Amino acid sequence: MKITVLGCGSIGKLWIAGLTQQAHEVQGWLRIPQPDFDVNVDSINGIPFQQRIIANQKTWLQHSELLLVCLKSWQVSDAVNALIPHLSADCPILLIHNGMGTLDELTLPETPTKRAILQGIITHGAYQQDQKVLHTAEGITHIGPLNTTARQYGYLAEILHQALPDVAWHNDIHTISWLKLAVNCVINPLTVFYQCRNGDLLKYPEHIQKVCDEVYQVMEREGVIPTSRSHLHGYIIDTIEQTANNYSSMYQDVKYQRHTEIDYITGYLLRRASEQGLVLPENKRLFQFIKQKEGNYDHIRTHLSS
Ligand code: KPL
Repeated sequence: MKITVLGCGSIGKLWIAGLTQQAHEVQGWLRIPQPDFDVNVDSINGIPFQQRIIANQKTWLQHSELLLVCLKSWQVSDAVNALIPHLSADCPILLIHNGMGTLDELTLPETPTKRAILQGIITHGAYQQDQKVLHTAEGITHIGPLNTTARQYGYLAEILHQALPDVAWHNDIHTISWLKLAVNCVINPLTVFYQCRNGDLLKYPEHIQKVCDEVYQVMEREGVIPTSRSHLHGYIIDTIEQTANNYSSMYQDVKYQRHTEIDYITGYLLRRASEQGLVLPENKRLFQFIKQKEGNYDHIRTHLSS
């Protein structure tokens, strides 16, 4: 299968390595165009991977049978909208990122049938050190259709599962996306607020409960079943325990003064809440707290670059 992977950070490189191992024809797509680049992963499916990978080839993109997007949520719409005109009409797009709401920002021409868009939620752990990707935790990728055209692409789950197990197909990815959004609404801003690892959040049960209860109100109105208030709370506590040693992605973004995904995590939650006439004081406070942190260094960066 011919594939383009847009976004070549640690998760993008895991997919490139796994899919190349399975003899798929894979190219990377980099923000700053390059003819090729090195992918070095330790290790993928038990085997070290080191290969030079083709990048940014327009004809490859035109013939791709899958565009796999592994970008931060705030990078998705600009990058994907720029590539859509070059894709064949039946090339599905799989978006793997934290948060929700990127689908609304894509420019999808209606003709003849709407392009298939799928969502992926990944729990693998990986980070880059000295040009090498370390695959620190095996996980699962949940994928499913974001629009009706995408319902016929269930076969992708098996192909992706061969490359980077486990992959599970869900006809209702919406519920799983909301569960992950709830996890991220609680863990990500709170780890920045308390300056701690995920596991240390267990010292603040009341704060967790408050954020979680507000998220639950929105999920209830959205009709996200089969979640009960206590199931949601238990699910979040389980995730905190399973990722206890992690520094959340938002903690790391703030630490290294990068733009965070808050607009697609708590920001998305607040947009849905306001549509439903709900007020979420604790999530709003956390949203403003992260925006203020981000504003401090975004402002300095803009100032310096100008
Ligand atoms: O998705 C995550 C993140 O850090 O963005 C969690 C699940 C919170 C793990 O750290």
